[in-house]
This record gives sequence, C-alpha cells and structure tokens, in this order.
Amino acid sequence: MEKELKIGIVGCGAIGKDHCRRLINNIAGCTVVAVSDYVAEAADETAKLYGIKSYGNDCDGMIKDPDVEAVVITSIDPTHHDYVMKTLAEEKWCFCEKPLSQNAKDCEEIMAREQEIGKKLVQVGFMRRYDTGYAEMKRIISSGEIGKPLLIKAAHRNVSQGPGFKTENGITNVAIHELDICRWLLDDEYEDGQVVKVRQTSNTTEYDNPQVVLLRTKNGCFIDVEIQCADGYGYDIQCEVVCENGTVKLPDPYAVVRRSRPDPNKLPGESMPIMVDWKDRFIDAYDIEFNDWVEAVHEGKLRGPSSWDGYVACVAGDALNESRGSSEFKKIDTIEKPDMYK
Ligand code: ISE
Repeated sequence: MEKELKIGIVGCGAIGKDHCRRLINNIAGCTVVAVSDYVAEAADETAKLYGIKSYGNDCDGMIKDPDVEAVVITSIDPTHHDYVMKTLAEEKWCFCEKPLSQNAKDCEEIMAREQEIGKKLVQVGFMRRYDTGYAEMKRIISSGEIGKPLLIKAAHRNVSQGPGFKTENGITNVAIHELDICRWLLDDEYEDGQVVKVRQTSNTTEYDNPQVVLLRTKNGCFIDVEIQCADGYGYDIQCEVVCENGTVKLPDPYAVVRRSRPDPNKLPGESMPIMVDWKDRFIDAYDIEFNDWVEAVHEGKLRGPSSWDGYVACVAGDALNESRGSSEFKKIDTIEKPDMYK
C-alpha cells in the first residue's frame, strides 16, 4: 500500500469541514493530519471530530509543519493568495478552492513562484470539470457530432449569500465557476465581456441581484450567464450549449419526478425536489476531483485545473467587474501562457 499523503487544511468553515470529512472518509491514499482556521474554535471543533491535530488560528504554523505534505485551502476568498504563497514558500502541494485570488495580478505572482520552483504545485478547486454532466457535454461538443458551438445560455442561482457579500463578489465568488467551465467546455478563450444590471429582485438590497454576464470568445461564441445570489427558491445551476446541429444541456441533479393526487395544502400533482445547499449539488464531483488530485500527487505530476486556469478566470472576472455600469464590452487580455501550463 502506497504511503498516505498527509494533508493540512486551512479553513474549517462550510466547505472546509466538508472537504475534511471527504478526504478522511472517501478518498484513498491520503489522510488529514491537521486543521487550522482564523477562528480557532472552528479548527478545534473539526479536529476533535476526527481526532486530529488542531493548529487553532495558527494557519502559518500548520503550513510549515514538516508532517504536512500538502495544504488544502478553504479559507475565505481574500486569504487564498496569501496562503497559496505561504504553501509555495514551503514547496508543498497545494489545493486551493476557487477563486485562486481576488484579481489577476495576484495570480501572476503565484504563477511566477511556481515557475521559479520549476514545478506545478497548485490545483484550483474548479470541481465542475469533474461533474459527469459537464464532462458528457464536453465530450459531445468536442466530438463535433452536432457541429460547432455557437452559444451558451447559463444560470447560476443561489438561495442566499453570507454577510458582507458585495456586488463584485457575484463575479469573483459565484460567476467564477462559469468563467472556468465555459472556456473548458468550448475549448476556447474569451475575447471580451461585460456585466449588465437588469431588473432587480426585492430579495436583497445589499448587492446587485440578478446580474447578467455576457462574454464573447475568440472563436465567436456568445455566452450569457444569469447570476442570482438571492433567488428566493433554491440552488439551481443551468447550462445549455447551442451548436450548429443540436444542443447539449446540463441534466438536473435529481431525475425523479413525483406524480400523485394533488393536495392543495401540500404537493401539486407533479413535483421534483429542488436543492438548497450548494455543497450538495456537486457532491460527487468533489469526490472525483479529490481522488484525481491525490492520485496525481502520488504520481508527482498535477493534471487538474492549474494556476493558469485560476488566472484566466480572474482576468475575465477583473474585466467584468471593470465593465459594470459602462455598457461596454471590456477586453479580456491575458499574458502569454507560460510553457509550464501548456
Ligand atoms: C460557493 O463558494 C461556491 O463555490 C458555490 O458553488 C457557489 O454557487 C456559491 O455561490 C459560492 O458562494
């Protein structure tokens, strides 16, 4: 039996706790040896559940611990860049939840450091690439069976967001998934993009909701993504790619449709469940993603979404946030792709 990869987790909030459970219970070839969180009690609580070491709020100390071979970063978004750089300072494997950073410049710093080390050490948590629905869509599109892709119509709807959530986070924290998955589905890059403010819901007054993201690709595809962060009903992810001779559409997570005698006080005659918690929607994809990451680390060569992919999503995100209120498409210009990521 291969030696187990020893992981330390920075961030024991919602997804951090869930990844800890997953890495310990579901993923072969690894174990979590330590956890930390800027709220010390959150780390202590998670550590106690699994009988592992808590570093409390000493996240830097945990990253440096010689027993920790790989660091999983699931802390709040604005801290990602800093913890990735600290992990790279130790030349350790790093799995960083999306977004890689808050802006493209910070991602460039991460890529520069990886190149200095001479090895890809960072994988970004774009788990949708591991979802069987998206993977099948990609297979069909790239087979060319239904012609070349023309359009993507997508929606990313959340029930709510945490305190302090801002309009820009609708892009950096939420739409960032589409910014990755659309270029991956199309095997294409973005030319330009803009955010449009449309009629607003009364579900929140704290940030723009909905926002519509428009993107044009180098090959001329047109993408529109509806972003809602307070949709009043559930977690709903939609994606349809229109090709020349057909379309491909992301399946709903539950296929079961219930039909029964309608009851005016309870259920209508036909219904299907709607998810509410985003952590459940891609639950299988997270498992596949971590299995693949741990296997790749054992093989000594990462193959999942790289710092480059994290960077491109942030370049697009920066352009979109910059476009807000201007009614103009902003160019999405990246630096030249370094050889390491080709
Ligand atoms: C969360 O961080 C995610 O990654 C979810 O997929 C997204 O839908 C949610 O809006 C984010 O806050």
